[in-house]
Amino acid sequence: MDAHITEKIMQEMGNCDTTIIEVEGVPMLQSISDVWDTIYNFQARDGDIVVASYPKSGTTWTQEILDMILQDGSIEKSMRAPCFVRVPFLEMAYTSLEVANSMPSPRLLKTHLPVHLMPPSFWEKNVKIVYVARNPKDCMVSYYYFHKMDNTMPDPGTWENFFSMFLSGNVSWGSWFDHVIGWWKSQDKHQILYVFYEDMIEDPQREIQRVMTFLGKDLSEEALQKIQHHTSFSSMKVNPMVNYGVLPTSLFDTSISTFMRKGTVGDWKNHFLVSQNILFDEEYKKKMDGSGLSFRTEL
Ligand code: PPS
Repeated sequence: MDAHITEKIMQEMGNCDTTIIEVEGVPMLQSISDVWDTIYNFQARDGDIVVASYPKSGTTWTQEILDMILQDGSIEKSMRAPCFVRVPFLEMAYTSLEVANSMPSPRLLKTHLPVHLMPPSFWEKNVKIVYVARNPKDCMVSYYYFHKMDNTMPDPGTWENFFSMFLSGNVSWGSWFDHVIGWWKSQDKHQILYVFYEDMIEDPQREIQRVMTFLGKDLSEEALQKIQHHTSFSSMKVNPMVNYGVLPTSLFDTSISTFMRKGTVGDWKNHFLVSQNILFDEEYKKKMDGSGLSFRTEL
């Protein structure tokens, strides 16, 4: 069954139209725009749990932590299927929606949608959402490599070109600034746990505990240790159930970059020119001032 679903999702990804088109003013892949009504009318259920993020912010890592917590720390259960089958991606393949609809509760779901485009049923059901955010400089670098290796994304052009596109918000799922601020401001209205990638790198045990408490679970010290080990970068890099190694190179070209690429804070320093860094910092200040949100670009 899972093999069949994996196959179907891969086929759909293979047919993905990489044109960027606006959905409610936010740039999205044409393939998402094509099924937008179905996505927006998705019916959440009581007990659903969502991992939300801007792309390349540590979504897969957070998903794996949540899935393991919900499976009481069982490594065996966390290996039951590839992450994109266990945790349907709301707005990616149409098959993911079918999988989500036929899944027993409690369901774990993934989305990159900005908060204002979330299907309203999630608010009606008051679902718990873990939002993971990552500093924009590392996010941008990771997104650039992802565009290069993922054939369902448009060609990013040169680094210089992608830098401008990211800064102006002209990339799939739109502006990083709008995304992180929108979700940040929604915390007082909904059940949202805001998690930072840099905090997870700094102290994974502490952050796993925070997530566990938010989910209302109380696992043993031994189970928490297992989760921490199994979701470390070195473990996830070699785990085919999370490293997207099950996808053919025609979809994810791992000769260009692997999905689990570096997993660090500060790789942006190897890519940003001094002039780009100045420009970025100016824009960051303009957009983030007064938001109450701040990011660490090094530890
Ligand atoms: S996606 O495609 O948007 O769902 O990608 P996402 O999972 O959000 O982000 C991928 C980046 O997260 C890094 N990653 C990790 N870092 C540290 N520890 C763990 N366990 C981990 N798992 C994934 C992954 O390497 C990507 O970042 P970069 O900087 O490209 O390495």
